[in-house]
Amino acid sequence: MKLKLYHCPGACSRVSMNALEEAGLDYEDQVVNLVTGEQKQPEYLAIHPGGKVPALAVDGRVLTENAAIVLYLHDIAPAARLLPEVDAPMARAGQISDLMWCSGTVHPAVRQVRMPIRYTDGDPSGVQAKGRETLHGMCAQIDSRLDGNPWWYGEQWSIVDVYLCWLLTTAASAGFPTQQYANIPPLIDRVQQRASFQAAKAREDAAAAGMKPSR
Ligand SMILES: N[C@@H](CCC(=O)N[C@@H](CS)C(=O)NCC(=O)O)C(=O)O
Repeated sequence: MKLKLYHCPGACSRVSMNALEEAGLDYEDQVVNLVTGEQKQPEYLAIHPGGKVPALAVDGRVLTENAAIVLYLHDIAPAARLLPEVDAPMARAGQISDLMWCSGTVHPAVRQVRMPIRYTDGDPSGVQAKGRETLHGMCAQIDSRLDGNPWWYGEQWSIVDVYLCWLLTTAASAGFPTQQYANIPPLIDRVQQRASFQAAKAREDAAAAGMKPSR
C-alpha cells in the first residue's frame, strides 16, 4: 500500500501526520505551501478540490478531513491504538463524535480567533471577541474532562489528545490564554513528549526547511 500525505508544517495536517507516525506506517509526504497559496493552484485542486490540507492518497485514491483520515488509519493499523479499543457501537460512535467535535466545532472557533478577517468584510474585532468567548466555553469543557485524567480517554493516550494539542497550541499562538486552564498545559506537554509527536514535528521541520519563502 502506498501512502502519501499532503500537508503544511504547522497546519492541522499535523494530526494526520502524527497518526501515521504513531501507526508506524511508511508514507511519503508532500508540502502544500499555504502561505504562497499552493492549495488553490489547479495542481493541488485536482487532488483536493476543497483546497485544504490534509489529504491522504492511498494507492492513488484520496481521502480528506483529519477525522476520516485518522479513523481510516486506526482501521488499517488497529494495533497502534490511535483510539481505545471498543466493541459497542455507542462507544465507537462516541469516538467519532469526539473527532468531529475537534474538526467541526473547536477548529472553526480557533480559526475565528486566529483569522477573524475571514469571517467579515468589516471590523474583525467583534468577530474575534465572539470566537474567544466560544473557545473559552470549549476550553472549560476540555479542562473539566481532563480533571484527574492524563488523557481525554483517561489513562490511555489517543489521537484525540493530539488533535486537542494542535487546536490549543494554535489558539495560544494567536494570544488565546489556554494557560488559564489548569489541565491544558500538562496535556500539551504530555502530547509533545510522545515519540510520535516528535517524529511528526521533525518531519515537518525538515519539510519546512525546503519550503520556498512566502510571496
Ligand atoms: N475540517 C478539515 C479542515 C482542514 C483545514 O481547514 N485546513 C487548513 C489548514 S489548518 C487549510 O488547509 N487552510 C487553507 C485555506 O483555507 O486556504 C480537516 O479537519 O481536515
